[in-house]
Amino acid sequence: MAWLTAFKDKNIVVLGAGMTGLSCLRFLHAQGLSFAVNDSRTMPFENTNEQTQYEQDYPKAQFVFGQWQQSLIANADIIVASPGIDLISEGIAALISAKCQVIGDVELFCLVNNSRINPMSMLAVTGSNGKSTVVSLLAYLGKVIGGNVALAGNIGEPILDLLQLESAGDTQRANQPDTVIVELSSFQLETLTSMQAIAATVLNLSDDHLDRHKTLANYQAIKQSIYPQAKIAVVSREDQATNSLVTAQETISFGLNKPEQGHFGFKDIDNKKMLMFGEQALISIDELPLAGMHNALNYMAALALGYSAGWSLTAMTENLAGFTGLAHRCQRVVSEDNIQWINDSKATNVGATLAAITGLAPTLADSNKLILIAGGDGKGADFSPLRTIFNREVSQLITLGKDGAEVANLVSDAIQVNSLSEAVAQAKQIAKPGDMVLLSPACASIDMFKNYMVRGEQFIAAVAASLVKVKEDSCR
Ligand code: UMA
Ligand code: ADP
Repeated sequence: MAWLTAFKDKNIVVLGAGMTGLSCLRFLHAQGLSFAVNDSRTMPFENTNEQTQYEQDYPKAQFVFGQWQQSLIANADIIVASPGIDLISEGIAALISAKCQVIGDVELFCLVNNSRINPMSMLAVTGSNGKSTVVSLLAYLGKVIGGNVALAGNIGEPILDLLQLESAGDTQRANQPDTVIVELSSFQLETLTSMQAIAATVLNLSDDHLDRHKTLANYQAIKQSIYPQAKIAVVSREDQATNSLVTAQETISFGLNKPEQGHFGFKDIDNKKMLMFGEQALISIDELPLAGMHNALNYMAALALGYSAGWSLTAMTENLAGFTGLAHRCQRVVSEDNIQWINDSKATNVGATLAAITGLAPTLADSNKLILIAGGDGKGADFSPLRTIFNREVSQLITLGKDGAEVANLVSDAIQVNSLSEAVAQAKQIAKPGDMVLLSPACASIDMFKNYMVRGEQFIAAVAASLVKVKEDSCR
C-alpha cells in the first residue's frame, strides 16, 4: 500500500497522548511501525503503572513526556499532531523541518482508506454548532434503516480506531462499516487534505476558537476547506458563510424558506410548517422532538447528507422522530418546583446561546421570566451579538467564570457570582413558578470545570440540591 511505503523507515512523531495520540499509537503499532509519542505533560497517563504497561505493550514506541522535545520534532519526517495542540503558540511550528509532513489522525485515516480496494464512504460534518447533533442523528438514521455505519471524529471517537488492522496486510475485515460519519472540528480540518467524502457540510458559522484561529476569516477558510474534499456540498441558505467556494460543485442546500427542486426547506401547508424536499412534503415540524429553528436546520442537514449517500428519504423521514437528542443541549432538568431548569452546557460559543434563547424564549408565557446563567472561557469571542437578545429576552443575567465580567457588561443589571452553585442559588431566589432558568454559557467550561459535561452535571446537581434545601427550609 502506497501510504505504508511512505511511512516505512521514517521518523514518525505523534504529538499528544490524549484520545487522538493513543489511537495513533494503537494504529501505528498494528502496522509494525516504530515511532515516538511526545506530550508536554509530565504524566499524561493516569499513573506510572499505566505508563509502564504502555511501554510493555508498545515496545516500538518511544515515550517522551514533560516537554516538547526539540530534537525529536526537528528530525521528524512525519508528524501526526493531535487537534488540541496549537503548533504555533506552543512554539512547535518553528522547529519542524521543511521536508516534514504534518498530518492529523483524520488525514492518516483518509490516506489509508483511500488506498483500500473498497474504501469506506464518508459523510463529513463541520460548523460552529450542531455538529454532534447532526452526526448523531445521521448515524441513528443510517443504522435504523439498516446501514452499516460508524460515527467518528470530534464527537469523541478517534477515527483511526475504525481501522482495526492487526497487520499491514489485513485490510478488509468483515465488520468494517460501509459508511463513516465523521464530525470534524476546525482543528482537525487544519491538518486534513486527502478526504474524499461523498458529501460534506459546514452547518453554520459564528465566532469560535478565535484564540487559536485569530480572525473569523481565517476560521471560515479552515471550515470551507472541507468542500474540495467532498463530491457534494451541503450548504445552509441561512448562512452565506457556509457556501462552497468550489465552482461547479454539486450542491444541496437547506434553509427555512420554500426550497427549489432538489433542496430542503419549509412550506406552510394547512397551517402546518412542513419540512419539504422541493415540492415533496416530508413531515410536519410539530411531529419532531428537537425544538427550535436551529434543530429544524439540523434535521434538514442530516436528511441532505443521508440523501447524498443514496439513503431512502422516505425511510429517513419515517424515523426522524425516533432520535431524541443529546445530553447537555437545551435539556430539561427534572425538578419539582415548577421552574423550568434547562441545561445547555454545550453552548460553548455565542451562536449556540443565541440559538437557545431564540428557540426557548418564545415558548414562555408573557408573564414568565427567562433567567440566564452564562460565562466561562470566551476563547477570544466577541460577545456583542448577544447584546440585543439579552436586553430583549433575558429578565436576569447571572454570570460567572473567566470572562463572566465581559458577558455581564452586555446588560446593566447582571449579577456576577463565583460558582455555579451560587448562580443556581441566586436564580432560585429570583425565579417564580413558570419561569425558566437557562444555563447556556456562550463560553467553554475549562476555566472552572473539566469539560462541558461536568459543568452540566454540576448544574443538575445544584438544581437538585436547591430543591432539597427548599424542602429543609419548609420543614423548619
Ligand atoms: N497536549 C499537550 N500540550 C498542549 C496541548 C495538548 O501536551 O499544549 C497534549 C495533552 O496533554 C494531551 C493531548 O495533547 O495528552 C490532548 O490532545 P487533544 O487536546 O488533541 O485532545 P484529544 O484527547 O486527542 O481529543 C481530541 C479532541 N480535542 C480537541 O480538539 C481539543 C476531541 O474533541 C475529540 O473528541 C478527540 O480528539 C477525538 O477525535 C473535544 C473538543 O473539545 C471534544 N473539541 C473541540 C470542540 O468541539 O470545540 C475542538
Ligand atoms: P457541536 O458539536 O457543533 O458543538 P452540538 O450539537 O453539540 O454541536 O450543540 C452545541 C450547542 O449548539 C448546543 O447548545 C445546541 O443547543 C446548539 N446548537 C445545536 N444546533 C445548532 C445550530 N444549528 N445552530 C446554532 N446552535 C445550535
